[in-house]
Amino acid sequence: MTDFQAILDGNRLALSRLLTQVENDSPESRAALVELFPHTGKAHLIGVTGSPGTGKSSLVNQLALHYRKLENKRVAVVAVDPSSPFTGGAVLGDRVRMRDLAGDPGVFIRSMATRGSLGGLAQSTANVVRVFDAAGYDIVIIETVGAGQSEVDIARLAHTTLVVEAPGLGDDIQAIKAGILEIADILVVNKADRPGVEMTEKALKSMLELAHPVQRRFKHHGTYMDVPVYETQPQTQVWIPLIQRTISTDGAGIPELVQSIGRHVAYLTQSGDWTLRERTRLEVELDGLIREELVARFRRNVPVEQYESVLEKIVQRKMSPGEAVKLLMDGRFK
Ligand SMILES: Nc1nc2c(ncn2[C@@H]2O[C@H](COP(=O)(O)OP(=O)(O)O)[C@@H](O)[C@H]2O)c(=O)[nH]1
Ligand SMILES: [Mg+2]
Repeated sequence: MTDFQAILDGNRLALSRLLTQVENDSPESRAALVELFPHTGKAHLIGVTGSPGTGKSSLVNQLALHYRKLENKRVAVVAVDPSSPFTGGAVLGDRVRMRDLAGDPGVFIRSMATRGSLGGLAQSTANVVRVFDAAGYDIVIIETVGAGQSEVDIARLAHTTLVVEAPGLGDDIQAIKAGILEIADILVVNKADRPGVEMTEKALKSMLELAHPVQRRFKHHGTYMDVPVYETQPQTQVWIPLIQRTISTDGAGIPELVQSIGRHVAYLTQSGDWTLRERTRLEVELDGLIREELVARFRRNVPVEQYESVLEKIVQRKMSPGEAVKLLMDGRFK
């Protein structure tokens, strides 16, 4: 039995133990999450995503430092990046900066084990974030590598998403095309000390002008879709993604970035988007869990041999998957 009261009281050892259980999806962690849930929904979740090497982990370090030292906020970091310095592969510079945070009780850094399916990873990341939220962390920063749909799903957890770019990474514009631009609330051009920063910024600006501003997922007649902002908010203000330069190795641009993040929070609150995102996120999670549970229940009630023989018929093209589902659901298959 997990002592969830210890979590609420800020006991780090209890927190650390629970995070491991949550990652393993243990029965104890499920019980603890039930108890902790009413205490969640307070933290500001900031997603940081982008290609490997753009400086996400360095940026996260700087943000954590800033929030700690200048705003006295409690900060948790969840790194979902196999190559993250947080997992130990740090270059010296990163380690030095990490030392500023080490031993500070107001900071907790957790690297997600990336074993298992990515769908499972999204769910366990959501649960880890929830534990930090319940434990009273004001800000939870989630670092992901902006590569595939699953990373985008993880990024969607956040209230504010930073997409990090850096000059001279050849295929970074490709990464933007792959759909990452539409989840960006703030575009960070990191490594602003490097040549080519103007070009990267210019490319981002023209892409922003081309792109229709897109609202997060909406439910429409039972299916999820992205709805352009102008269709849903005819008269209210629209958030145009900001572009912000940073140098994460020395902290330049971090105060300005923090200010922009603050502006985004103000926008979310005033527009009602904060509540809407929260609701949509929970609905997506609920639907996913229902789907999982229904499939599991169904499989328990269908004898393995019957399921296998249906599958075999489909493989042999004697029956379509759609037809098979109808027969199986009606219990008409013999
Ligand atoms: N020149 C320069 N190097 C940076 C900057 N930010 C990060 N780096 C370096 O870029 C490398 C990758 O950084 P890291 O934070 O691990 O990137 P990640 O893979 O996106 O998490 C490290 O060697 C950092 O020290 C920056 O603003 N300027
Ligand atoms: Mg990293």
